[in-house]
Amino acid sequence: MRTLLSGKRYGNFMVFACKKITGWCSYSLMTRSAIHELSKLLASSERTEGSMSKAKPSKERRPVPLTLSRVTRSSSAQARQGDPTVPQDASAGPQMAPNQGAPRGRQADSALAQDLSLMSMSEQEATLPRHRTPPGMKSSRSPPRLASKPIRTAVPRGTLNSVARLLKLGRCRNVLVVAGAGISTASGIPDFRTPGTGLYANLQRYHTPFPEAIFNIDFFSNDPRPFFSLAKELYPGRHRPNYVHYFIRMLHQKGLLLRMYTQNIDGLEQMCGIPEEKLVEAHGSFASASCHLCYTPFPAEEAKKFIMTDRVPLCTFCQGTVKPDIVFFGEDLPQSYFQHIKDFPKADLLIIMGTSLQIEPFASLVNTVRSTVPRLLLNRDPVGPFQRVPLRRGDYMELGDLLDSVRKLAQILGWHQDICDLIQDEEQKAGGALSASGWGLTLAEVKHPGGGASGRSGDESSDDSEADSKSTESSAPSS
Ligand code: CNA
Repeated sequence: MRTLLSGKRYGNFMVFACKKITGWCSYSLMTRSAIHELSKLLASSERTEGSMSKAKPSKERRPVPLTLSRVTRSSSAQARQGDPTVPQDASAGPQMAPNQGAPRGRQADSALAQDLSLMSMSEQEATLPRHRTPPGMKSSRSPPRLASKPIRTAVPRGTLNSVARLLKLGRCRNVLVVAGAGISTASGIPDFRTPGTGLYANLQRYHTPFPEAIFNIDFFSNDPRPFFSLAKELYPGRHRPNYVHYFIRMLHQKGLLLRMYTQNIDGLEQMCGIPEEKLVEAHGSFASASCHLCYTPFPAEEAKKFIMTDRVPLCTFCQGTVKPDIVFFGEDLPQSYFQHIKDFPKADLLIIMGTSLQIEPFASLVNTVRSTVPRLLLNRDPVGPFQRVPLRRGDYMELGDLLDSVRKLAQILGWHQDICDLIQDEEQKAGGALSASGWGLTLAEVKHPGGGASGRSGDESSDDSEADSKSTESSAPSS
């Protein structure tokens, strides 16, 4: 911890150290392993008063009233070193509302430390492999009765059908979508972590000391070129939304979308027509730009021109480097993110798609819906709370390619044709600039919605995904 406090690259920990001293109300967006470190830091600070004396405040993104919570993004030492053996499963605590007026000082800090350690413990316990007691030895953790049960009790029963049924019955009218980079891979944008194709796996060409450095504000300050070269690939304009984005728009058109929370910065949600008020771009976007030092706004289009022509845009006020308002580790999340405080308790269905749930506090959002609310994970792998065995009652997961899963769900709901029509309209509006495959569809599907390779004319709502062996739903409460 001492090293963490003195190292320049551990800026996020300094924010918290500063919080300890001044009683600021602040939170940090972190990888899950960083949260783990933080909870240890706060716990140790409870024991050793004054051990934070080396701490200094990190810079503020914009002047924020003291009662506002700050949400910044940072990465842990473990994540930087990419050590796969380090536990990655600590969780952040629930976020505070702007102007919520949380108690400050020692009491607030202790509560936060306690929350963080508790959450981190419960997460670890939940993900620990159960029943590891060697044969013949008495387990002190779990009753022997449980040890004889199979590890995964859930039986594939057609996850998508169960969720579709709830929607069709009108039981879910306030749907929240929580999404990540996986929803845009069908548009040709690599995610972060998919082995081989993920951005982190291909960062050597940016010569960063560790993959997440590309979104590290200190690193950017020293050398913005790696981020700019990545930004050139991600700038809106090069990619089109795909079927998954349009499925979410269809949720909105059917009056079911309460809000979409996305970590993506590619702007495809807006491009596909999800209205601004229905969208929280939690990690910012390229739609605006500002100086990374003094935060003076800079025209976004101008910044784009600079970056696209390999030039560095400089602030007219302080000559600092201008960057698009993408939230870096160590920077504030937008205020719109705090809508989650009202949204999540209101939700009656949560759909989580294409995210590894590794970045906090975003990842912990999925734990803030009411315990009776069904949660559907559509992803290649189980992530976050869906790694627990057995799943919580009401948790559903469909593993595999997201495009396939979403298309199946749309077919069961009878929406596939509507979505294809929508895509065709939008493609026409966009001047047909992209091939049909750019929309995540075959040409046949766009031209003959419902009748393409995986389209199904006239029988969209048949139940054949009952047999899908990758579908899993909870069949028993987890505790
Ligand atoms: P991530 O950590 O790369 O995780 C992506 C998840 O999606 C993984 O679990 C994958 O297995 C899964 N996945 C990827 N493709 C598919 C697919 N076709 N079908 C099913 N599952 C799939 O990305 P997260 O979003 O969780 O991490 C948050 C970061 C990523 C945010 O800060 C983003 O800004 C950042 N990011 C955004 C983009 C974008 O805007 N398109 C691209 C890359 C990274």
